[in-house]
Amino acid sequence: MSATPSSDTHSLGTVDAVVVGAGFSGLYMLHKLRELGLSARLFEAASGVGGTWWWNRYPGARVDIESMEYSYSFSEELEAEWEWSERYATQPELLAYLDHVAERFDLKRDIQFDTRVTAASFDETVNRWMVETDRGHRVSARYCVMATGCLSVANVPDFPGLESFTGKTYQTGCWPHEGVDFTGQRVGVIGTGSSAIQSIPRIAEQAAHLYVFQRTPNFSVPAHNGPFDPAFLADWKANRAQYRREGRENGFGIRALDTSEQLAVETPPEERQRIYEDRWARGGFSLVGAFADLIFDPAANATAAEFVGSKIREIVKDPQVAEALFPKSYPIATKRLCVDTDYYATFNRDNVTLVAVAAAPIEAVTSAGLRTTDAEYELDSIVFAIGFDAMTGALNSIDIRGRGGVALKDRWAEGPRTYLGLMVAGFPNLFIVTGPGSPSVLCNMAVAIEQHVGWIADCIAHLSGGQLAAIEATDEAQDAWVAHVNEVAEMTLYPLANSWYIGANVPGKPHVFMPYIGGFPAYREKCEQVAAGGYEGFALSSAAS
Ligand code: NA7
Repeated sequence: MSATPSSDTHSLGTVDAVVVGAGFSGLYMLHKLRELGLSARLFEAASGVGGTWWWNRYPGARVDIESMEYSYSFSEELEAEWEWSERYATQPELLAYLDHVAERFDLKRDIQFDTRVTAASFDETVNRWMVETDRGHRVSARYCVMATGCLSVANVPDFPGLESFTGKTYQTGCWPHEGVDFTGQRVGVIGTGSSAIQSIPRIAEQAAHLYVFQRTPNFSVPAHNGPFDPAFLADWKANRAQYRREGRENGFGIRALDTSEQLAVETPPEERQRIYEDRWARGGFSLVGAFADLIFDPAANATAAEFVGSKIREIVKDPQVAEALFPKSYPIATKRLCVDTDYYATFNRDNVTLVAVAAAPIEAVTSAGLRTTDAEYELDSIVFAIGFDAMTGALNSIDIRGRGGVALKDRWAEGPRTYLGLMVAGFPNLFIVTGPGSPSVLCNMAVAIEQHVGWIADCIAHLSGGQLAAIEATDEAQDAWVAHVNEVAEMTLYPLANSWYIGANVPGKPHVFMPYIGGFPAYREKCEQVAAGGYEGFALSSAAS
């Protein structure tokens, strides 16, 4: 294989592969490339590993999939030695885990921290990528793997008057590392997505008064978080391989979903109620697994929405506040369901006020706080929990140029187009981990990432073994895949919500349903078939470099 990186800080020379991003994807990708005996360099903008878990340090930040499932499964030893302390790991614990992984597999020696990749261009005369960073590096690589994450570019608030605010402002997506003490403060949280729903109960415990500015309510289910029961842990350890397999066999890559084949519309109301109660008591996403028709049939979906609505009405004492918290403008689960600890109950506190800003929108941030069209709120701090430029934001922030100098951003001007969410026609040897068009965020990300990294590593091994210089998705295969992704999405209720899945949360972003909702098992099978068939839908070239 080709030379290892040179020691020159501004030119790391030539490597087999560059990986961008040191989150779950990038770390495992680097490990796999090493296993193949390839030289690799990983660039990471942050000062440490963790990806989205490095940045999202807001109070209450934790994963919404159970820790036993939201973790790597590729190494039995790693699984055996790592003990999760809670059912849903906190952000610090996730970061400690990923740091442990980086140390354990000796990954850091090939990671360049505090370095953002700014450009990557393909030189078709030699079939190599030239990757550039904000610190002046220029690296030539045969392969470029974008492990840039789906939720890694936080939306930047652009409210009029923001610069005049004399208090402090924070963004959940890039929270100060030293933490924030809101004790005695009047705090405003803008947004009611997952980040807000996790942080609001914690901020409310500290703040003198908390105003929650809600544009669209979200459905949330209880996490029932807590320390692991030792019997559960012992059972998991004893049956690890089987449970992991069951996770991979689930449509969303989550074993705990325990997806039923039963239809809500064919289930008598009392039994349906009992099933929902059971799922609510289990906690987390298992509610979505209650019936097979929830994401397809509006009538079925309405039964789940009504059930959660009844819970909100039960928990929240003020009926008007309860109604305002109950989403009615989109089917349940078509925006990512939130998994919370005490979210709805927080609105029973005297120091918490819900401000519905759909009817009376935020007009401006003022020097003293925030003004909606019908009131002014004096605030000491504002927390922006306004989401991410999801799935395409990180890729479009890099000047990626493929064949003929064509920019990926231009190719994707009408929305992202990929083959299998892994590669883009016109961009040979550029792999995307959990790219748009793959299950990604509609799957347990740990499962989706391991499958993608495994596929990419096998593909690279195939190219190296066969003395092949390049692989590239064909336009025909890409067109067919994009059509399929859309067709499957249209069979569900998902397109009915203005979610970040379709780019609706970023003004001007094309509305395209980005993740693949055909289910993880079917998707994995398709990827395996493609590879087994000699990389169907891809053009392989043996041009010498
Ligand atoms: P989300 O789920 O995109 O939530 C962002 C929230 O911010 C959502 O309630 C938005 O309301 C609200 N928002 C965004 N812009 C504004 C403006 N201008 N005014 C008022 N409210 C606004 O992001 P999260 O970080 O909470 O969660 C993202 C994912 O991370 C989550 O799904 C989990 O997978 C983990 P809107 O709904 O657009 O009306």
